[in-house]
Amino acid sequence: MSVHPEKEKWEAAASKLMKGKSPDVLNWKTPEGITVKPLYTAEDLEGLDATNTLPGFAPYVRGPMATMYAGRPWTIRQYAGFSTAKESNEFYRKNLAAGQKGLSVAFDLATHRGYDSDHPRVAGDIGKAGVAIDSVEDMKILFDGIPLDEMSVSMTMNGAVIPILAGYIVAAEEQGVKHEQLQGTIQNDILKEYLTRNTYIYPPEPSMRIISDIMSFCSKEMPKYNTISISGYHMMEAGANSVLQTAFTLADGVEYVRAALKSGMDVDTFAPRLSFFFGIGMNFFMDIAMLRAARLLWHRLMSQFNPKNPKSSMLRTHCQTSGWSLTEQDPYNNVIRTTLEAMSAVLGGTQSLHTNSFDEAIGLPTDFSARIARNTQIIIQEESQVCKVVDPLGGSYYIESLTQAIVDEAQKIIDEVEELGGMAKAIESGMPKMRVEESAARKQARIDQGLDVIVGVNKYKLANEKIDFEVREVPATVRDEQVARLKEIKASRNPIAVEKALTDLTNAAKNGGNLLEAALPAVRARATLGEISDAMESVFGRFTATTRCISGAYASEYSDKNKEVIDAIRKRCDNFLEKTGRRPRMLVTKMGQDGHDRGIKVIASSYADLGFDVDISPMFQTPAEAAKMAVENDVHIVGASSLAAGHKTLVPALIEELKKLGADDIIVVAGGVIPPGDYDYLYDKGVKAVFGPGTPIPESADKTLQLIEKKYIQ
Ligand code: 2CP
Repeated sequence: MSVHPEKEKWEAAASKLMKGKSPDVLNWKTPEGITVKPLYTAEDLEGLDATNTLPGFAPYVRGPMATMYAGRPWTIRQYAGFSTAKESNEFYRKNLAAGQKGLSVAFDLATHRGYDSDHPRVAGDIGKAGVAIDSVEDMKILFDGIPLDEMSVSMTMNGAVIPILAGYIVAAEEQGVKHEQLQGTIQNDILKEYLTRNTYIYPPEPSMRIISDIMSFCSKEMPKYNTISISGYHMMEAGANSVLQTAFTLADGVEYVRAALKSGMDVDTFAPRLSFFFGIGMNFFMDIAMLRAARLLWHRLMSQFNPKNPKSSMLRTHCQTSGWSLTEQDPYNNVIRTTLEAMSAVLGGTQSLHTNSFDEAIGLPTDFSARIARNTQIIIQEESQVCKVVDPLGGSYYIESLTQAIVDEAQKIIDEVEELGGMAKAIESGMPKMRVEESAARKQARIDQGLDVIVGVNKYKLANEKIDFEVREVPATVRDEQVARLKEIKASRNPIAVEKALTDLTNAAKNGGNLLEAALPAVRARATLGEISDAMESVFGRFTATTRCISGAYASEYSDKNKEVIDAIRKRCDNFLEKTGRRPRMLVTKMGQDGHDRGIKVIASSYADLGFDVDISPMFQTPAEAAKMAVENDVHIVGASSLAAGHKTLVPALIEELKKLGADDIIVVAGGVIPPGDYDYLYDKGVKAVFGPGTPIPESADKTLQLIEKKYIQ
């Protein structure tokens, strides 16, 4: 195929419409570095081998199943969990009755990090961002009335994956369900935890062993169970563009395959049960192409391991719409954003999908917002007729070209990772984290300049924001309930049996043996999640990350035209330095077990670009630890970021701790997902400013600086 015979005529027509300019000026360079043209033609399909392939056949670019949604639609799988197991169970049962098809359990952050609810480090986290699980008794309540031999259950767990998966297996046993009947997925993807999500417990090496142990146990005992959900979602939420998400996710996948092979498994015994998880953002066509590209690349990458079973190189994935793309401002717009993202996932051929609730930038989803989110999928499935045809965009000049562009760009990054020695080594080198953070800072700078439009945030802003819908709140009594149940369980079990099972588990950690298998007797004996985690931690230790920060990316994304705004802040910081001998100094901190660090990273690197001295605390601080660091570093201000509903407990506790240290002159501000109804509560406790999601950096920096200037130089 050659150039379209009338291409020149089109160019002339286009140029005429643009008063003589070349149509090339309409080319758009995406954040991925891909040039998107205003027109694609048959010429763009030349040399694209995968275009004329079939769904259900390698390289699976058109979908893993031959009939795709025409035969069976994707699974509507809404991620949910909050408060106690009993409340979450009621929520699940209601949702299943209303058309949801599979379960997806969200655990609270204490559970993720291997702490029982009575642990002092997790006082602000219990039942907040997910359900609190302390023992198999909670697990049994969670699945009460839900037949585990029929229901496919996905569990998002990575750190405390051994006690949680063992708890699920034992809860099923006690329902009379055999291991081989269990179907579902465990996230079990630790590499991306070190990269972005931060709910790790142990260092990388024992964590990789845990993953291989789970794959090995499940390949023998639970053949219908997906042993891992290799996740790019969190990378996207942390700021990765679609190429970075594709490359790092697949590179993680290759690392897991190598680890399993190294542990002695045959590729075809575990690879068919590897599954993936992609985040879908607002670049509609890009993410359709991303899913198609990911399937093609995975097939290509797996061929190096010579699988015999075609399923071993067939990428199946769950998708979730982007939480980060949702805005606190004019929040009903989020329904439309989520619908577009859901369509993108569907047209890209996802196997399972979660659609976010429109109120997620404000608080936990309510019954109402969860219904709209679920119905978004049901309406696409049952009203829009999009399911009738497999890969309906297959053959589109644009989609096929974009698919190939992502394949090419992602392959380059995968090659870089390989040169570093694979993804575990690459993560150690800091390369993927830096790339993701740089991408996040650049995105923020484009938004703050209005180059990337967000309706209601940087364009078409409402004069008066009036939020008049309910926000779900998890009462502090959840912790008391959990602690009381823990006491009951500990009082009613056989302590000798518990002790023995935990010692056996520690020995398995020390001397070898399958850790999942070794944890089962402990769970059956009613050892708690914290005890099981500790039994392994005594051998493996607990991982602490070093926090690093990029510099320059935010400021360098500013065009000369827009630099004025940031130059004004830089000048004020210089003036502050002149007058006081120091730059305005800020500590940004995350307290509790909340691992979402995109916000603090973007704040830290952009504020540094604007002339502040910025310190970042380690993750998972207690209020006392954060206060101590603020005093030791002699900061003017502390910014506490909260995205996991712990703000009402943790931020006032930080202020109290500062007072105890005689440092109540240190200003405290808060930011993150904080319901506007809670602002006054925080102000009453002494917080000086609250910044909701979407606050432009120059705006928050200006206000922060005003607070410091007022106190020290006015
Ligand atoms: C599918 N099947 C079909 C067809 N399509 N059979 C006939 N004709 C068709 N057209 C079969 C499949 O082969 C499979 O059976 C069964 O139907 C189910 O289909 P599936 O495509 O495997 O769907 P699924 O059971 O829903 O599984 C999807 C995934 C799985 C992606 C493979 O791993 C999954 O559910 N992942 C969800 C992960 C998740 O929920 N994560 C939550 C993230 P067989 O199995 O017998 O072959 S929480 C996010 C938060 C933000 C966080 O992480 O922090």
